[in-house]
Amino acid sequence: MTPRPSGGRLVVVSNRVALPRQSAPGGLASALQAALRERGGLWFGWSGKLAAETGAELHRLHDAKIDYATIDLSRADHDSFYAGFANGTLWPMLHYRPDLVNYQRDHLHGYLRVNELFADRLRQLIARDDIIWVHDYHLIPLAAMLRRRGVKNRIGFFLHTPLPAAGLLIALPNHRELLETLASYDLIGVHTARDLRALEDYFLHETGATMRRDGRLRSANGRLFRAAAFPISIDTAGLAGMARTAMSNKEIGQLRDSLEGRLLIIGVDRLDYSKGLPQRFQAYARLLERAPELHRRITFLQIAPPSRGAVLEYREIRRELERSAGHINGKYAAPDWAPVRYINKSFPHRLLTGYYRTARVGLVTPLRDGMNLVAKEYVASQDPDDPGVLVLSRFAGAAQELTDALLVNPADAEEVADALERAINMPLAERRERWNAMMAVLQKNDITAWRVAYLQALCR
Ligand code: GDG
Repeated sequence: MTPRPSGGRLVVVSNRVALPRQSAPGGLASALQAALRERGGLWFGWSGKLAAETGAELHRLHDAKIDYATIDLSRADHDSFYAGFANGTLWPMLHYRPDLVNYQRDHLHGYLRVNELFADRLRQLIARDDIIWVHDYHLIPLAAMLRRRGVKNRIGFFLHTPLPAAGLLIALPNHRELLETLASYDLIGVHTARDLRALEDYFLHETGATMRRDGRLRSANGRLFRAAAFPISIDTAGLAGMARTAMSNKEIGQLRDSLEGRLLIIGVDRLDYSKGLPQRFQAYARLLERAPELHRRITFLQIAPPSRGAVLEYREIRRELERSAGHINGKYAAPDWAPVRYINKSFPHRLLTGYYRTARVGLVTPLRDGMNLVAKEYVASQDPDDPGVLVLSRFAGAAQELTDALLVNPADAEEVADALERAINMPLAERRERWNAMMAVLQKNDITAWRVAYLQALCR
């Protein structure tokens, strides 16, 4: 057991709550589940269900050490808050895609309305000593709303996405009204030093905040708060163990048999334009085009569970990838070999770790990613005696830590194809050396270290 940074109960708030035994493809759910499993606490947020009215009823559940409290959303609130402002406006903006931003004033109003409802419900659930930890871009103004309701508790915020430079952020209509509310938190956590610089720069140059000598920021209206980088991680030891036992699963055996000795390249991503999937498929096609000797020797398995189907861009990318996978197979497949296996389905984590371990190459090439847990999970799942190689985008937060991966620019098909070729041909000694270095990073900074570091800083 790790020591508690403070005696108070931990109250985690996120848009989506991963209820027990739900397999939830998503980094926030994976990480918070692992973080709460050990520390215990209350997890409050949306149930994932729709109802006639937002927040009319509070659903309670207790499992292991976690209390769950969830509310439903009305269809209208879901459309404006979740699909509209959070995922149609903020998500593309935070992922450096102003071209995809769809801004509508009524979506912003829906976003603020749902945050007010969250604040009302949460207000009734918290006690004086509770430490409140709010997650992600869906809930930016929540602390300000809680403060207005008289809440004096420690409140921390963690942003799971990247934060682009101020020059881009200011393109968001009403950015200051929204982003300045972050000053109501006591601690703002981001993944990397680059995100932190962007946050400080925004506050100092766009809002008139100042930096004090002790490193705290003072907002234009005098509130003191801190910002720092806490690279999120995984349950490294747990996943390594899971991967080891997964190998005796029937499903993993079936995958291995089906490969007939071919090398497996694996990608696992929510179906999201930020993950660089079309570019990844193009790079793989480029590899097949220029290296005919690899035909029949390799297979690329891409698992991409659908996500946010209510947002147009997500439906479009799904169609685009179906075309692309079909095109590659149409062009290169043989009667007994398909170069791409493309699956729009979610698998239990237990199986994913076995798939990762079966793959010689982990191909993780987001255009932008706050951290990217799949990269870390791939490394943790490897067989120490015969580890695979990680090919990783420079624009994933994980690239700051996993410097022994083969780092690539995902937009450069030639560079990705080079890295794939190098990974496929890499001698065992070099694979081991790189894997050991990456695994050491993940053993030191696992999900427990992340949670403890954050909560210690929040309670300081
Ligand atoms: C956000 C940020 C940041 C995937 N397919 C299945 C499945 N997954 C799990 C993976 C992994 C998680 O989902 C994905 O996490 P990522 O970090 O890769 O990406 P996002 O969902 O975009 O996460 C990201 C993260 O939050 C944490 O801060 O790293 O940058 O965008 O755990 O294993 N899980 C299951 N079935 C699947 O088919 N059960």
